[in-house]
Amino acid sequence: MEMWYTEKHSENVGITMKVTETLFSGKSEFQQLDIVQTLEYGKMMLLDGLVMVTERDEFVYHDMIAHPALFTHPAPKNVLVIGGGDGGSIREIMKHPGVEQATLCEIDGLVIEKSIELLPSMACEIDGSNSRVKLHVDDGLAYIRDHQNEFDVILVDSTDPIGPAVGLFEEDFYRLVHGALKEDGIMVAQSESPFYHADIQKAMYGNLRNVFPIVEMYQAFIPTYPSGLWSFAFASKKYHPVNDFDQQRAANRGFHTRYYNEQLHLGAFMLPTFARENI
Ligand code: AG3
Repeated sequence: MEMWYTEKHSENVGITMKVTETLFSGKSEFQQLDIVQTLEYGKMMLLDGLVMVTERDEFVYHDMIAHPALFTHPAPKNVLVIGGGDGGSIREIMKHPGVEQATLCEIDGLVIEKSIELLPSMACEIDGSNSRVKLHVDDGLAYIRDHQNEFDVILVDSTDPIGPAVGLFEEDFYRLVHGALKEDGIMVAQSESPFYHADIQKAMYGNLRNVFPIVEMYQAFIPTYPSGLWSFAFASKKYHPVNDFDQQRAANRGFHTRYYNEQLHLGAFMLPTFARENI
C-alpha cells in the first residue's frame, strides 16, 4: 500500500509526499504532533497536520531565521528563541562563539522530547549537552513578561497564526518583545508566505510598525512551505539589516552555512513588488 501525506495550501492546491513510515503520532495538551519518514525529504515533522520541518530543507529556514539578526547586531551575547522546539534555530545560534547564552522557550514539551529522540540533526544542542543552552517549557508571552530588558536578539520561531501561536502575531506581544530586548536589540519572526498570506502579513507588519522604528521583510526559498516563497520579519530598535550590516564580519564567519552567506544577506532584503506591498 502506498502512503502519501498532503498539506493543503488552499482549497484547491497542496503539497504531497510519499511516506514510508509513521515514526510518532500523538496529541499533546496543545496540538497534534506527527513525525513521518518521507522518501525525498527525510524525516518530516507536522504540527496539526502542517509541515514544520523536513531534514532536507530545514537548513534554509534555520540559517535564515538566525544569521541575519546575529550578523546585523555587532555583538549578540544573550539570545532567546520563542517556539522552535525542534532545536534547529538553537543549533545555528550556537555556531556564533560570541553568544554566551541561548534560551529556548517552547510551549510544548512533547515537541522538544520527540525532536531529541527522532530529529537529532536539529536537536543536537538542546539535548542537555551544551551548557550555553537553557530550556524552558513555557508560554512565550508569559516568559518575556518576566524577562524585560535582557536580550540582544529574540527569534520567534512559531507555527502559523492558528492554534497556540495566534498571540505571537499581535501588537501586545510585540510590545513585550520590545521590552524584553536591550536598547539596541533585534527581533526576527517567521512571517509566512508573501504569495499566499498577504492579509496575515499586512496585519503582522502593521502591528510591528506600531512598536519598532525599523521593520523590514526578507525572503528565503523553502520548498516544503506553501508556495516555496517564505519570509521573515526583521524588527529592530537601532540597527538596520542592510545599512548597518558588516559584510566583512559575515564573510569571515569561520563556520559553514549551506544557505546563508554575506551576499545573500543583502539580496534577501530585496523584495519582489507584490511582497513589498504586504508590508
Ligand atoms: N515554523 C514555521 C512553520 C510554518 C509552516 N507553515 C505551513 N506549513 N503551513 C517552523 C519551525 C521550525 N523550527
